[in-house]
Amino acid sequence: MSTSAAAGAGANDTPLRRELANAIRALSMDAVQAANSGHPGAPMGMADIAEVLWRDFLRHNPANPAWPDRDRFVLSNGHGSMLLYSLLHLSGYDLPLDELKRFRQLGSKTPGHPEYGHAPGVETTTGPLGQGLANAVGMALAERMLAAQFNRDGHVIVDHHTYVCAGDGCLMEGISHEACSLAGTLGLGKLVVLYDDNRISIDGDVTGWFTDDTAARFRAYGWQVIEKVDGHDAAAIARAIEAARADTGRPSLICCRTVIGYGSPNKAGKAAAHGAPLGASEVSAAREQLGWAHEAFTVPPAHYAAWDARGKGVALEAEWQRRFDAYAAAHPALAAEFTRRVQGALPAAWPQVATDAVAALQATDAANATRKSSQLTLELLGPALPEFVGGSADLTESNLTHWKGSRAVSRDDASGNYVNYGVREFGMAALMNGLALHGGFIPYGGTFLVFSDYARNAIRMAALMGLRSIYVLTHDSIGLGEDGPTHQPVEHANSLRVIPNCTVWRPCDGAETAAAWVAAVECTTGPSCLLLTRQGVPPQPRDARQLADIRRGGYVLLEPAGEPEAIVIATGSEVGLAVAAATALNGKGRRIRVVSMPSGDVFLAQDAAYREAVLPAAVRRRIAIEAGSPDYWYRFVGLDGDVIGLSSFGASAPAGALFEAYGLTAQAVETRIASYLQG
Ligand SMILES: Cc1ncc(C[n+]2csc(CCOP(=O)(O)OP(=O)(O)O)c2C)c(N)n1
Ligand SMILES: [Mg+2]
Repeated sequence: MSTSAAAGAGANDTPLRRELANAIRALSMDAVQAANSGHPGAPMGMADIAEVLWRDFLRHNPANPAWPDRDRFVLSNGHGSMLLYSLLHLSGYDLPLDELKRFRQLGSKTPGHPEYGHAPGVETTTGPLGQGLANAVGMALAERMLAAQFNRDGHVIVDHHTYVCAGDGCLMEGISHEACSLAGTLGLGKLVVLYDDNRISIDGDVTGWFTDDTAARFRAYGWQVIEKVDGHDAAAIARAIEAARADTGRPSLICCRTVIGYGSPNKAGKAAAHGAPLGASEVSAAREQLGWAHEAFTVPPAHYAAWDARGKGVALEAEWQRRFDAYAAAHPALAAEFTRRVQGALPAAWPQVATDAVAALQATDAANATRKSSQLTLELLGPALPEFVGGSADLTESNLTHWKGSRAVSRDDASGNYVNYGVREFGMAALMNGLALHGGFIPYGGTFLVFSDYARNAIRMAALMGLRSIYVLTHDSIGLGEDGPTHQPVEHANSLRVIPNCTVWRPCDGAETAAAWVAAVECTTGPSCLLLTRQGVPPQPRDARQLADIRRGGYVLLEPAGEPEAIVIATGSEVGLAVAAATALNGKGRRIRVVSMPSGDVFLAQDAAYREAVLPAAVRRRIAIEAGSPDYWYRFVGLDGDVIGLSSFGASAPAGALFEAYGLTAQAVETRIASYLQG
């Protein structure tokens, strides 16, 4: 093929386009072969679709993967990572061939599944099926909201599409229902999903386990569905994408019939192509069948030239920059605000707003529930943070995630700052990640702590990606009372604490709640979970030093006269009990220090001198108190210590009766500490 023929491949020129798609197929099978591990089937099956999408439609700039108005591309079937790596490499991103040769190797930019922050152009980490699709819904929502907030008459600076590749697995996963149902309701018209309908998943032909009428399902959500597209016919694919883009009121699903492992004579159409190297002889046979006469990892210059998106990308961004400059001239303040927002920087007034909020909550002497203190904090932080996008999984009045400035986002008006996610915890958390990934927003969303399990893998993904997603998890113990054990979290605080890079706060009163919010907003390297009570808790007095030290995760809240003989460590609603019990015992001549530990992980990240000052190694008599499973606390209390916790599931009864029954009253705690000190 001559250079000009390849470069000039047109929409109806399928054989030439096929050659360009074959570059993806060859790179994918070669990389999987070299790694002796990976998934060649999906990239080979989706290569024709990807070629059309990337060469004809995707507006991006390989030289600047951070261009705010680029189209987003999400490979939700992340096992097909070589499809994405091939596309990035061929288009001219900074992903050299050597990185493809190091597919799946330690320290490469090409891990087994696409990971955010590794290769440029990877918009989100995918692999847990269905979740990339939900992230993409969040990105499309972000685009819609940012456009509503910033575009002005004659000045459109936010206007891009979100394209997704998704497989059978993504659509079998329940989260696809949660996310796509909401996308339909919100009418996210710039979301285009290309479904790799190859009828194969790992166990074989999906006829035995996946016979939904997917088209009907998505139509029922309010999507435009473009059915029966031949995923190996470039012209048909292009027509479908054009139709998808033309419908601006509804998200679109393009059902592409494809053959997994297309080009492999013996494995195409079979589950054998899904997740294992084709094998050297089959790779040769596929080369033969595809007419790809080039050595392993060799792409001819003409193909590179036809794929190269750099020139077009620079021009696209330059054209946008001109529009942005005109916008900046007409609306300088808005333009500066847009720049701040997409960079994720906090407003100049933030430090003062944050300090004032913590001080204001410290000054509140009501025995508010911490969920209420959280709402009071939002009232103070919210006006300063237009990037806040709040929400709840249908528990707004319980989570108290709304504040006076909250305005719901709807199909017709996306200028608000609050998403009613409906009863969709997993969908909410994954959408929040999409909002955070897109840029321009700090998402927070609420549900009951006990249902954090439903959202858990998305919380984990936020931690893995280092996203600033904030989870407001209320009703954080048996203190929620009558709803009983189905609603009473026991192991949840600990199970969130064991997720690496996930910060968990369980504040004890208003000031700690405000400080936790401030820390969460300022934490740009990972998500935060705010564990909040349903029931009222007493406010604690603090001096300026103690107030400032809340953000260190743990600090001395109550100090006895003289050297402490024992330390009681408590969190959240149990801090009040610890203070009452220690005060009573100190009145009887004991010397007990109370350490409030709203965030063990933040405390553990402090320097050794600080940790020693709060928890001196010499004081070995220690008791931790938390109305949850005790395990986490043993590392703080040591071998000589004790933990007052809860190892059963709770029960349905008024909160007071439950705290009594489980030995979590000031009197019971005092008795327990006294007998421990005697033992
Ligand atoms: C949540 C989740 N469950 C299970 C897996 C393991 N897994 C990876 S691919 C796959 C099958 C996916 O089938 P499909 O999307 O049709 O991919 P294809 O075989 O067509 O490439 C499974 C079960 C996963 N990655 N994520
Ligand atoms: Mg499949």
